[in-house]
Amino acid sequence: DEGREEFRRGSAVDALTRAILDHLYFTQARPLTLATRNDWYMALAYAVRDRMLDDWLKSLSHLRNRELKIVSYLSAEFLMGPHLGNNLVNLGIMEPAREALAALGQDLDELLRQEEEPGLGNGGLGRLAACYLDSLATLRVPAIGYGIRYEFGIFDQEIRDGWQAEKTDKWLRLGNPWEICRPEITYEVKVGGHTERFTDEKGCVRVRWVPNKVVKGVAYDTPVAGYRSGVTDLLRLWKSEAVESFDFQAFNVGDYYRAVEAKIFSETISKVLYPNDEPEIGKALRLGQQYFFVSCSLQDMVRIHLLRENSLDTFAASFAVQLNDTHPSIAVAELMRLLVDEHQFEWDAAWQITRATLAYTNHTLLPEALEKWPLPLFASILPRHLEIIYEINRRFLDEVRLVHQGDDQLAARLSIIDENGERYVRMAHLASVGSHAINGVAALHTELLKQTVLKDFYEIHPELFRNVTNGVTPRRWMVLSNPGLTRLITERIGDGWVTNPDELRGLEPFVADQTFQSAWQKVKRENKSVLAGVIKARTGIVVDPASLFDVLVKRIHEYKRQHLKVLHIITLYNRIKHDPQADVTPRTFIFGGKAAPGYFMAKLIIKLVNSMGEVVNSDPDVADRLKVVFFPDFNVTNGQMVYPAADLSEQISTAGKEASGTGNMKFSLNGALTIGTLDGANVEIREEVGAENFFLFGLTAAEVSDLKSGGYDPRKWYGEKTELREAIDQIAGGLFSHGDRGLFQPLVEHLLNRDDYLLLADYQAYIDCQDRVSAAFRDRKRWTEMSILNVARMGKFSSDRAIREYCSDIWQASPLPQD
Ligand code: 26W
Repeated sequence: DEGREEFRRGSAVDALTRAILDHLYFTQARPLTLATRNDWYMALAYAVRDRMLDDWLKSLSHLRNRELKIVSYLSAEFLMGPHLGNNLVNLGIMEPAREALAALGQDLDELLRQEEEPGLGNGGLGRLAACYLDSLATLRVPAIGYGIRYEFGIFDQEIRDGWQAEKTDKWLRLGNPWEICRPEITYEVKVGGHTERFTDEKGCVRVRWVPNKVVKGVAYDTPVAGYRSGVTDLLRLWKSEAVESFDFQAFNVGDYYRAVEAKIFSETISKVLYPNDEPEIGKALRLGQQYFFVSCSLQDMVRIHLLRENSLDTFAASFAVQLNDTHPSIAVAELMRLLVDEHQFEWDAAWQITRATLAYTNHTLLPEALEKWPLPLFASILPRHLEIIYEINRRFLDEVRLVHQGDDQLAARLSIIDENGERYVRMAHLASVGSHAINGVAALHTELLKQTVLKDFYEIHPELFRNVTNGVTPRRWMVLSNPGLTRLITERIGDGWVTNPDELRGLEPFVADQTFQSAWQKVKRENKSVLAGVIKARTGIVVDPASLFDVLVKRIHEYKRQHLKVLHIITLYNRIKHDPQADVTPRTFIFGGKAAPGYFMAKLIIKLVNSMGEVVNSDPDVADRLKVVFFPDFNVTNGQMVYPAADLSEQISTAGKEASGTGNMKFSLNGALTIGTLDGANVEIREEVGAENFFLFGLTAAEVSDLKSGGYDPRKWYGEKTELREAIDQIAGGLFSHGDRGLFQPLVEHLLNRDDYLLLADYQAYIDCQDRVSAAFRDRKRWTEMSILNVARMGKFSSDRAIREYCSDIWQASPLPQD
């Protein structure tokens, strides 16, 4: 049927023009004269989606092909960012679409801004999942991302009087043209109740789970196009709904209100994303969400597998299931339940299949962020799973005791059940026991994982551990967000780097080239001007694009040390106050990031940034040489404006705390230089770009742990460092709070008495390093060389490289053959 319906498939300007008009009329039901901006956006989005369907339907047909292993990426979060721009890039139709719209009197950039981004994630972990889907499709690997279709994603952040205010994210308000609802793909998920034993026809004792609630998951599918790869993968998100039959039953016995309550409960499950990047213990709804999406996803895989083969024995050859942190780790018990209870497998056979299928990625070492569920809560929601976990644990610990006789402590430390006091299910242990591979997300992180959080597991099963350093997709984080730099690079070395970023090394010969350097500076300067305009519009603050753009954007967390940056700014401010003629390098400090709504200290840090900024920005002695900006509502959309405009990337977490970081990679790829500690992937970034092109400071992870075990006393540093003491005293004394000494007291108290994240110990090294940054920025030529070299040497941090490693070292999955 080539040639048929050219206007729905073709990428020429007139085909696109006709398609947009067609959707405006037949899908949006709008005459031209009444079309709103959203109508135009929707019409364009549908026209683009149409152009993904041939590849997508082809890819979906591969789900039936028993030869092909499918990667299932299970993640409670997918922080996809706006789809339109990315799809235009990956399909290669950005320019024709622009022209088609221009012919219709519309501006593509305006329509791109119309899309409300699907913020179905908190930060790094959710965004990583999105980059990985892009790479899977680009590398032609058949894959399904499975998650939750939250009705409300991460909250929108507003700043009121310097404080964070949260607003509900109503991303579905104007419709979502990218998803296709599949009302026929639904599964029932049981909740609560009890279990019963019975004897089946063959005389075997089996278990029946009698729930007290049943909910239904409905599939919503979003196509994920690879970059000109001919493959479009699938993001399948589950929405919870009430089960009709259940309703009717209650209705028939006249219990109308109970039926309504059941319906409300059902619909609550996929209502809202938990806005924490650290668990609060004991939220039943969150455990419900995790089980809900895992159960739907595994049932879906079982269905797909049974369409391919008549037996589940070969399940692990059909699916490689990756657990994105412990959030989906209930999959270990659920797959066992499906095999043993629903498909009558023997335990040992089921266990072998389960472990061969699952693999676990750890994303955090912070002990307070390791998920554990109180036993009574767990039992009340998942009674059958708790029994299965006990059995898994019993067998696992028997093995341990057999090999390590006499070491009772070891078994207690490894146990899936934490029995020190209140009893908990430790989800990282469940994930580790049920997986054939366990990986960390950066070299240092994996080493620390083996030495700390999963030490005992590593000692008994070292062969399970792998490192896969994170990566980011150069499509969204360069081609889409930085068209200026993309053009400049492509003019010099062609466009092969987009899928093979090691080719960026081809820029090295131009590093000292005058013309290339000025073109490079011009692009950065233009990106900075654009950002300056947005900053003015959103905050009212005027910033100078000629100043050094010094950027710290990420979730607000004490371990990420946004307040160390504050101490730096106050120090520069004081130097000016002491000597108004002081020769300071003009800087614009840009902060951005959301704080978990219940994280008091993080919210206070936001207030401090804003309060300090007000004083610094308005002081005539400063004379606009320092400007502090808190850019509200940092998300994917805003990130796409911020990374390309940065000169300096702040990666200043306490060594050993940031698992990897991925913002660090986006900055560097866009030509910012990094000031950072030896933490997470910073270590490897520095290795790649060369120590001479990276501003390193601070204690190492080993020094951090030595300092702490020797009894760290922050007061010692406070006593010794004059500039540090002055800055802290000013915060405490109310200089930034209109004389109010109470406002920031909790922060100051914490720094002086505990300082868990060693700001005081790292302060001087940070200040000294920043002084070197200021000097370096004045040498335009040298700075530009360093910037070019950073970009040229970023190849390793493409998510394509990471996905290739997962495919070969963990999943045993391969690309579809070219057709
Ligand atoms: C609410 C429960 C919860 C707990 C932990 C939600 C989310 C988390 C994540 C572990 C937080 C997270 O996003 N971790 C980040 O993962 C990135 C991708 O691997 C890393 O680059 C970051 O260093 C890590 O903090």
